[in-house]
Amino acid sequence: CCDCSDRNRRRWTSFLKSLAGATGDLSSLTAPSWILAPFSLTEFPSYWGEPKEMFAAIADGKTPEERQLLVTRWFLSTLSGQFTRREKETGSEKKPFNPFLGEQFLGSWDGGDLVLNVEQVSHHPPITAYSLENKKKGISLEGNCAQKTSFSARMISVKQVGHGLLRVKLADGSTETYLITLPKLKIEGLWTGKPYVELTETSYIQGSHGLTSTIKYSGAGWVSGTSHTHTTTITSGPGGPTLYTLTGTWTGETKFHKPSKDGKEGHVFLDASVDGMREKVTVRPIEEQGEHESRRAWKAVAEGILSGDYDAASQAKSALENAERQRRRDEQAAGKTFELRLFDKVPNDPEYKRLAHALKFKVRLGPWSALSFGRTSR
Ligand code: 0T9
Repeated sequence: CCDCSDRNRRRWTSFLKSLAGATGDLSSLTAPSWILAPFSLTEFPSYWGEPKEMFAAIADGKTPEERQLLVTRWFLSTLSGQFTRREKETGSEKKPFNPFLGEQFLGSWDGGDLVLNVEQVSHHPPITAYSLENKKKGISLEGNCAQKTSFSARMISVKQVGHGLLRVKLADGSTETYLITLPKLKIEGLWTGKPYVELTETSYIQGSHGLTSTIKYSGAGWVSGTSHTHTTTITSGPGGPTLYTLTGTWTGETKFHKPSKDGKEGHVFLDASVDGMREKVTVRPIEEQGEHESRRAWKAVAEGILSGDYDAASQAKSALENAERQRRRDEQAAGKTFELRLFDKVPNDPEYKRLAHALKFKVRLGPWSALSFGRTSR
């Protein structure tokens, strides 16, 4: 495995034991150095934009049904980046930095055709808000995400709290909306020292036109015996008549299955393993970044991890965390509270409510249902 010396194995075992005592929030745990990622959780929303062509193509759908298929294809094509990239590139899942309040991650693709804005809107519990927009195509995605974690003997279970709202401007000037819910994940492979992610249960994409995608996830050893498997149905309304059935893996091929309209059975819907389908986000050089931007703020910590100088990394991390604590104290002393710089909290977003209601369940995050990008008082 990663590092089989007895000393490291003992350390890892004691880390796993400390997990058992942790309730809900993994962000505060001190993980062994070799499991640390040199980047922050605020970078993760960039995975939504990586299959940028598929995102843009949503606007080319001519009917609600075509667009529901295109939104579903883009969603599925983001998953291997979101959940297997780090394991693929480094041999195991890694623990990202826990973002500080107000931390930003700003990036783009294709010289600004697709723009990403991320802001950490809460530190305790950690909540990240993001906005992804292709203005030319009239498509945007606004979302927020948080995690609820629990630990069992064999794995870490993570419930994603939060959702995305995807908006498409149609030729007639109206807007179509899609509510995107997020899958649950398990972190397995802990005892072998090579943690990896598997998705479980169900997530949904509810269109404002009434069509629903229901994505059921399974992994090795269960129904299919293959890892990273999904069965997706596109129905008119949740539980309504099935228009399309899609099965396969979200890391590889997905095909139309029975029942599917228009004799589509057997046709390939998506091959998520195609090279070049996902492009990493471009960010400004660190010297040009603002002081709240993630890679600038975490620079010394990241360098420490990358060079193996973990003392330097943890010193830099403490310095950052202490400065943050001091900021909160200063705010309190001045009778102020921290103000978000990029996002506004929307307490009762009507579109979110309508779509969540159509799904007949609530995906609610704290006292507000949405965060909208583009603060007026920046
Ligand atoms: C939103 C995504 C999320 C973030 C990560 C659980 C996790 C933090 C949250 C849910 C993205 O859109 C999708 C992908 C991966 C998720 C991460 C996987 C993971 O392990 C971490 C947690 C906090 C840890 O780092 C635990 C330590 C672990 C590597 C070994 C014990």
